Amino acid sequence: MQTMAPPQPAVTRRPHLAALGALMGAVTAAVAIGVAHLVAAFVDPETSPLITVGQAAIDLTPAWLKDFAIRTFGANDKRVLLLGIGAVLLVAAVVIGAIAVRRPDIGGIALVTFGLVGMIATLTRPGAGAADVIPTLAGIGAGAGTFVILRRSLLPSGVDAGDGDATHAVDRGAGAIDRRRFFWTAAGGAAVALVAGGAGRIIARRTAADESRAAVRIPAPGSKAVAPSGVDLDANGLSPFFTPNDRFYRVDTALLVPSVMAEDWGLRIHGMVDHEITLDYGQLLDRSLIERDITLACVSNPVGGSYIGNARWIGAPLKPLLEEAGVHQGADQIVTTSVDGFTVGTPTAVAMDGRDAMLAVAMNGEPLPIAHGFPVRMIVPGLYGYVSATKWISDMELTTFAAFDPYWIKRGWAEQAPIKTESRIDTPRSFAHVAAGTVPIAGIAWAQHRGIDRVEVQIDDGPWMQAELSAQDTVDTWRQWVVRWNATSGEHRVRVRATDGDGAVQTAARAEPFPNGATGLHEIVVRVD
Ligand SMILES: Nc1nc2c(c(=O)[nH]1)N[C@H]1C(S)=C(S)[C@@H](COP(=O)(O)O)O[C@H]1N2
Ligand SMILES: [Mo]
Repeated sequence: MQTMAPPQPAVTRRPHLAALGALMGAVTAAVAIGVAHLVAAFVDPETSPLITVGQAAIDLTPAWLKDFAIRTFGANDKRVLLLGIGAVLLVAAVVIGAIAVRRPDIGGIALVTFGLVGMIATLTRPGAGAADVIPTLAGIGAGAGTFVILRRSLLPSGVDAGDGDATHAVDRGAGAIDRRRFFWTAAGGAAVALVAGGAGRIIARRTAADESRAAVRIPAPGSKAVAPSGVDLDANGLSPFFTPNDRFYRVDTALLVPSVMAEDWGLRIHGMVDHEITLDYGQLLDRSLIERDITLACVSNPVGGSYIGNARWIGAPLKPLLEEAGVHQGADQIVTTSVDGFTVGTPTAVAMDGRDAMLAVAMNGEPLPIAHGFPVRMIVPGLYGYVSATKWISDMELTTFAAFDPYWIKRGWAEQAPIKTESRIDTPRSFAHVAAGTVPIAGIAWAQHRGIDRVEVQIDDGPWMQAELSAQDTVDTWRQWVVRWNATSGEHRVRVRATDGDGAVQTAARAEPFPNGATGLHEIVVRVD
C-alpha cells in the first residue's frame, strides 16, 4: 500500500515572513504619514511632519547642494526633495518591518524614534507651539495601530495575539499564516493612507490667504509707471517684456507657501531707529504708493538660465518709511524676516540712495500672488533676490552687518550682491535646426539700476555685431535685443554680450552662481540646413 505524503503544512518560511514584514512596515509608515497629513490640514498644513522634516532638510542643506538642486531640478526641486524623503522613509520602513515582524519591540522603538524626529522638526519651526505636534502624534498613533493590526493578522490561526507566545509562534511559523487575510488587511491600510493623505492635500490647498487675496483692492498708485512704446519687440520665441505672474520664476525655501491673510498682516520696523513703526495692511495701502517696472533676478541663475522675470509692481516706497523711523548712524544693514523665519540683509545705503526700493503689494496689476509673497514683499532694484526681495515680510530690523548674518549669508553666500551684467539668447533654442537665410536671434540683457547700453552677438569667431535694442523702460528693467542674422548652412556657435549703462562690457570669465552670481557669456549651437 502506498503511503500518502503528509500534507504540506502551509507554513510561511522565514524569508517569506520577512517579506510580509517589509510590506507591513511600508503600510504602517504610509498610514502614519497619511493620517498626520490629514490631521495637519485641520491644525495647520505647515505642521505636517512630512513638511516640517522636509523644511528642516532644506534649512540644513549646504549651499552647494541647494545650488545643485536648483540647477538640476529647477522649479521641481521641492517635489524632488519630498520624493527623496519619501524614498528614505520607505526603505527604512521596509527594513524595520522585516525585522519587527519577529521583534515587535524594534517596531515600537522605530515608531517612537520617527515620532521624535517629526516632533523636533515641528517644534523648531519659527513660531511653533505645543499644539503643532498633534499631527505627528496622530500619525504615530495611527501607525502603531496599523502595526498591531497587521502583525496580528500575520499570526497563525489558533494563536491568540494576547498569547505570551505569539511572537514565538510567528517566529516559528507554527500553524498556517493566512496570507490572504494579511494581504487584505494591508490593502485596507494602504487605502486608508491614500485617502487620508489625499484628503489632507485637498483640504490644505484651500487656504484662508486665497480668500483674503480675492477681497483685496489695491488703490491707484500716486506715481504711475509709464513704459515707452517699443519696450516689447514682440518677436517669436522672445521672452515678453512683462513676465506673466503664472510664468514668473519662484525661488524660496518654503516647502508649503506661507498662508498670510491681509487682515492679519503686520510689519514692525525697529532696532537702530529713533521711533519704532508698526504698520498694518490698511495703513500700508494708505501711504502714497508708487508703481514701477523692475526686473527681479536670482543669484542662483546660471548663465542662460530662467530665474529672472520682469514685472510692474505697486508698493509703498521704503525710503520715507525709514526716514520717519529715523535710522541711526552706523545701522548699515536692514534685516527683514518673513513669517516663516527666512531672513534677508539689505544694505541700508542702497535702500536709501533714491532708487525705488519698496514694500510691494501688487504685481502686474493684481495683488501679489501667494507664492510671490502675499500680502507684502520687499523689492529693491539692482540687488539679487536673496538680499532684497523678502516675501511674506513681517519684520524689519535696522542693525549692522557685523551683528547679524541672514539665512543665505550663514550658508556662505556673499553679503553684498548687486546684480551682474548679463545677457541671454532666447531664440533660436540651442541645438535648433533653422533654414538658411535671415534668422532672427533675440533675447534679453540686464544690468539692473545701471541699465543696458549695447548688446552684441558673435557668430563663430566672426566680428561682434551690434544688436537692435528694444526701447529702454527704466535702468531697473531688462532690455530685449534682436539681430537679423544671414545664416549660412553648417553648424554655428552664437554668443551674446551686453554693455551696461556705465560702459562696462559683460565679462566672458566663467563663474558659478555661488557665492555672488554667475558670469560668462551665453552661447548656443545652431544647425543651419
Ligand atoms: N520669505 C522668503 N522670501 C524670499 C526667499 C525665500 O526663500 N523666502 N527667497 C528670495 C530669493 S533667493 C529670490 S531670488 C526671490 C524670488 O522671488 P520670486 O519667487 O517671487 O521670484 O525671493 C526672495 N525672497
Ligand atoms: Mo534667489
